[in-house]
Amino acid sequence: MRSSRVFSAVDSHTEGMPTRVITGGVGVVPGATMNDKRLYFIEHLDDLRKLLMNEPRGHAAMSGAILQPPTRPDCAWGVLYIEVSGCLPMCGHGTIGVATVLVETGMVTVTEPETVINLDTPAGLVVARVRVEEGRAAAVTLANVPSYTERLDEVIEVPGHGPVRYSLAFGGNFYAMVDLDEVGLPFDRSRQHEISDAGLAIMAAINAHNPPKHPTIAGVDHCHHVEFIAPGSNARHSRHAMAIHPGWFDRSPCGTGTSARMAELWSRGELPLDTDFVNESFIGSQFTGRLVGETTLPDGRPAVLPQITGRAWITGTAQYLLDPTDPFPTGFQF
Ligand code: PYC
Repeated sequence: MRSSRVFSAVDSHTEGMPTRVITGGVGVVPGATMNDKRLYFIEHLDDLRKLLMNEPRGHAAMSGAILQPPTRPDCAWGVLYIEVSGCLPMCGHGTIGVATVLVETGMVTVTEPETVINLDTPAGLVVARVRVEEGRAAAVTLANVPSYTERLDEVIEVPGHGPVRYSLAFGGNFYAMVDLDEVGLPFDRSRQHEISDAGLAIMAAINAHNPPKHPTIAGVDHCHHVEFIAPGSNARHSRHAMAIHPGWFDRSPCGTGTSARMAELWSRGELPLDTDFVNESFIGSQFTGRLVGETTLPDGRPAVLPQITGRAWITGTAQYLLDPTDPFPTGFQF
């Protein structure tokens, strides 16, 4: 065995969606803030993301998180989110996975019945409250970053689909929300390729004609997620298929997508504060969300403070290696 790189990982899944938590081997990424580190990583270290997420070490829907020392004194750990799609500013299922791994491997001081972990993410402070039962992380509730609605019921011309009505909200990433009926497809996993193609066409149209831009988080300036809402969904219980660039579906109910959806429903006056909202994924797993406050962004936009509760399970530990003769040092997508 020869290796030029060795990465330690604790693999987990959150309501069906993998989070490979990288606990060692990357080193400290330069940057004064976690978003500076994210931007540095994208420019100089993206090959590591590809190595750890792409085939053959990962797969077409792989997701992970790299632990870092925090850049702010009120946090226990910093987190960089990596996926087949790139480096997200925030990831809800990934944070639930990270919090579970930190508790169950003893990387934070664990207290029962609750362990509170402040996490420094590129999108800002995220507080994870872990319900601990006999050392096991039984559930994690995240206090997510301020979320807001950017557009309500706009129409965009999408090649191959004609005019499509959508709303757009930020919940840690930007999400276009589209009723599945708009693209004439059923909520059926056997139609996933058509749903994914429609999602990619909608993202491409939004990014070409009217890309969103976060007012304070640098480099958050596109839409790579389309939340297709299933018929029969309402402001208390929603089912969706989350189509993600470059062509896969979130297996979890998507923490940042649930936050965006709650912001949208709040903007419509359909979801008041302190009211449970159950969001169901394409595989039927659930997060329970709740808006716990209102706030204002620095540019004056009204925003909400979402909480998301979900569960994660550790699936293994691993050391991922790079042999210097490996013909695919950044893996590949198939
Ligand atoms: O849970 O926020 C989330 C997420 C983003 C992309 C995949 N999952």
